[in-house]
This record gives sequence, C-alpha cells and structure tokens, in this order.
Amino acid sequence: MRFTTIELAHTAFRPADFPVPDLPVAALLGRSNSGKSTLLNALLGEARAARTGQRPGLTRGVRFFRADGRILLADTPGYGYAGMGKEAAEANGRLLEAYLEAGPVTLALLLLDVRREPRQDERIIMERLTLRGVPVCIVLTKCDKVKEREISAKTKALRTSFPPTTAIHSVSAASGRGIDTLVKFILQGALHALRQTEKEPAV
Ligand SMILES: Nc1nc2c(ncn2[C@@H]2O[C@H](COP(=O)(O)OP(=O)(O)O)[C@@H](O)[C@H]2O)c(=O)[nH]1
Ligand SMILES: [Mg+2]
Repeated sequence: MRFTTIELAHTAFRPADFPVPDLPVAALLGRSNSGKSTLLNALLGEARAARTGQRPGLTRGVRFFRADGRILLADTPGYGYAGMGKEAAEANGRLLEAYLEAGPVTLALLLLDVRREPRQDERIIMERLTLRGVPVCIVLTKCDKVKEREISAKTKALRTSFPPTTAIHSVSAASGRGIDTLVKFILQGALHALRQTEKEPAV
C-alpha cells in the first residue's frame, strides 16, 4: 500500500516552530543524500510532496506532511554535508539537534545508503532517540544499486552495530522494493508507540 492523500501540514525552521502534533509522527532521518526526500515521495505513491535533488542538503527546516489523515511524516534536514554554505549547514545542524532532543517524533526511520557504512552520526542519533524511548528502525536505501547478497551481508553486519532488536528494512524508491512493507510498518509502529505513550501515567 501507499499513502494516497498528502498535505504539507507544517514547516519548522526554528525549534520554537515545532508543532504539537495531533497525530503520530514518523520521522525520516539520515545523512544528506541518503534518500530521505525520495523515499518520502515513494511512500506517497502518486502524491509527490518532498523536493528531491542532485544537490544535497536541499531540505531546509523540518517539514511535516499529513498522510491520509492518519500520520505525520517528517522530512528532516540531512546532516554531515559541508558544501551547502556554513551558515545554512549550522542552522540545519542546530535544528536537527533540537529535533533529536525534544522535537515531536513517535517513530524514527534512520536512513542509510546501502553502499555506505554507519558512522558516529548514526550511532548518536540511535542513542539519543532510544534514550527518549523513541523506537528507531534502519532503512537501507537505494537497494537497486547493489546485488541481493550485498543487501543480506549489509543487514547482517548492521545487526552488530545497532541493538539486535532493531528492525532493518531494505528499500528502493527506484524499483519500489520494500516500500509497501515499510508503509505498513510505519502505520503499525507509530500507532503502537502512541498506545505505549498513552499507557504511561500522566506526570
Ligand atoms: N538509484 C537510486 N537512487 C536514489 C534512490 N533514492 C534516492 N536516490 C538518489 O539519491 C539522491 C539523493 O536523494 P534525496 O532524496 O534528495 O536525499 P536526501 O538529501 O536524503 O533528501 C538523488 O539523486 C536521488 O535521485 C533509490 O532508491 N535508487
Ligand atoms: Mg531531502
């Protein structure tokens, strides 16, 4: 399945702009060029929403899209790109920091280009969100670029880098591989996480 109706609900350029969400939020996080905006468009089928580019770091601000009235999908600025201009990179970096710290997120999708190795950045994101109690799954992107056995090997290797229960999805926006499964996972995961939150006693 794909999401069918989509609208840009909110864009936050500063931490003060983060919305108080009325729906669960699934956030796409990952290095610049890891394929966040492209994956978001793939999840949306025909209803293209996010700008994608040859130019890394194009996404400015955190953009919240309301999908089928059921969930908010957040496209976040990529990290680790030095070529976009110092000021813009720093502003993006600060916004991402603030988002990891306290931004609205129910479920995190940490994207990694299947051809790349996870670095300190990915470990830090995993650690910080896990500390907040936010479930994080890994999404290996651009799987059309490598052979099937490389995907298996990568998945296996990643199990030693991240907590063993971490869900690992392999997808390709180009071929459509894994997209339906990921949409289902997002809907189920976000709703589950939301129920868990509601069970916690109010403070
Ligand atoms: N072959 C292939 N290329 C992809 C795929 N997903 C993204 N790309 C390319 O990777 C580049 C970066 O994608 P983008 O979505 O802008 O990355 P972002 O910076 O993380 O938002 C673009 O040139 C995309 O066309 C995929 O599944 N397969
Ligand atoms: Mg982008």
